[in-house]
Amino acid sequence: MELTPKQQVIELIKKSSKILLLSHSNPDGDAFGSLLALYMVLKKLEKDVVAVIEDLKENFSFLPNFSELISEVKGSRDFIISLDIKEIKASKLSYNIEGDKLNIVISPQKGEFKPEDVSFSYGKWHFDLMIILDTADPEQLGKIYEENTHLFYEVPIINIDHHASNEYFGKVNLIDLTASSTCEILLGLIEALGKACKGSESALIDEDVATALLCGIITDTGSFQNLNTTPKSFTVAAQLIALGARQQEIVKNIYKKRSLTTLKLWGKILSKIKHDPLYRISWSVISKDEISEIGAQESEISGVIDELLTSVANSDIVLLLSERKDGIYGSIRTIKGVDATKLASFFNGGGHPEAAGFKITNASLEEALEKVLEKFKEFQKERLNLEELEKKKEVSEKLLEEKSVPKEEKKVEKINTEKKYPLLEKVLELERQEKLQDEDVE
Ligand SMILES: [Mn+2]
Repeated sequence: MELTPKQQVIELIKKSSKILLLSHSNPDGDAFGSLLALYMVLKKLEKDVVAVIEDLKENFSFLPNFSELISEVKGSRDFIISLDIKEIKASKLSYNIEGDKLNIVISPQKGEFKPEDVSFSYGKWHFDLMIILDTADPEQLGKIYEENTHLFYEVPIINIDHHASNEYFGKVNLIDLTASSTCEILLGLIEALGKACKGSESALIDEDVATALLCGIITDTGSFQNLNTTPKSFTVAAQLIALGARQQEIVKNIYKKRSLTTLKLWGKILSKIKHDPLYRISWSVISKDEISEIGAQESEISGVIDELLTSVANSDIVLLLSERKDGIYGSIRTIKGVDATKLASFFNGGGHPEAAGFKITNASLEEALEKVLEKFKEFQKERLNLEELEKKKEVSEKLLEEKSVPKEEKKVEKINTEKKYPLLEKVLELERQEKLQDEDVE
């Protein structure tokens, strides 16, 4: 009988001893929560486990075992220096350290070794399993992937995620698109692992593991406010609280503790909100200079979109563009029925139906904003059938012209059509301005 992905994950974990856990760069509560929960569980199973994440964000440092996370895959492979001894045999091997240099000293039996007798290579990775959490595609691991690409070909990968854009890059893929978070998927897995290895579902879950898992669920559902919240999210959360998850500690650290720089940064972003009522899009931008002027970290940007920007009324799409070291980051939030992943895909991004993101490189903030708004407006034009509206506008325009209505009456017309034809209103406004200018010239 074929094993389910969950059973395959359990089998792979059982037979592995040195395990590397990874999650995406620019990590959120689900990344930290899933990483730490699984880290603690694997430790309980006496595995040699290393958990690596690129950005060790301070605001998650309240999570248990946070101090054991590292930000680089280090010392995971041997560097081998080989000497060809076919012709000349070595008689003695020693080493000494001279300042910053390690000298390996090889004495020949007779004759002389030449530089071309030496070659270099890498040993096998020390890991026998990698588990990648909450990550749709390995490139989202940032530097960890860029600097250790070989690792991803040589070591078997378990891919556990809930993003619709997941690329199924693992040897085993435990993907549940209906789950609110990776932490929600992990609870079932950890229970099964407990049953398989310790004979009881709750054997591996203590208050710390439950707290880490609940952190992922609370943050990914926006405290159970986002559309990805399902009855199962509540059931799992209730179960975790019953198991001792410290919900108040999570809420206090994540939602009730904001540094001054974060508040200033959010204030800046809020002060720059723009809204297009016709296309039903709201957006804001923040530049690299503005972030550094405030003295804030790039990571402090996350949160503002879910907590504040999405409250702008009459918006189907909310967009935040932030200029960072390695490009312009776009965050998208949408109302139900507007696919955020589709919008993100215009710029090779991805995510969830109502929360997605993308990155643009080689463009200024202004250029990026122009490009993105143009694409999003095009999308909304079709979706909201604005074409139709424009036709109506043309017809009304013609009628107005034919009637050659005096200025005063045009104003009345404007008021009457305001609600129905915002485009018409705009056109009339432009016309009026042009007229005024013409009059000035005359
Ligand atoms: Mn997640």
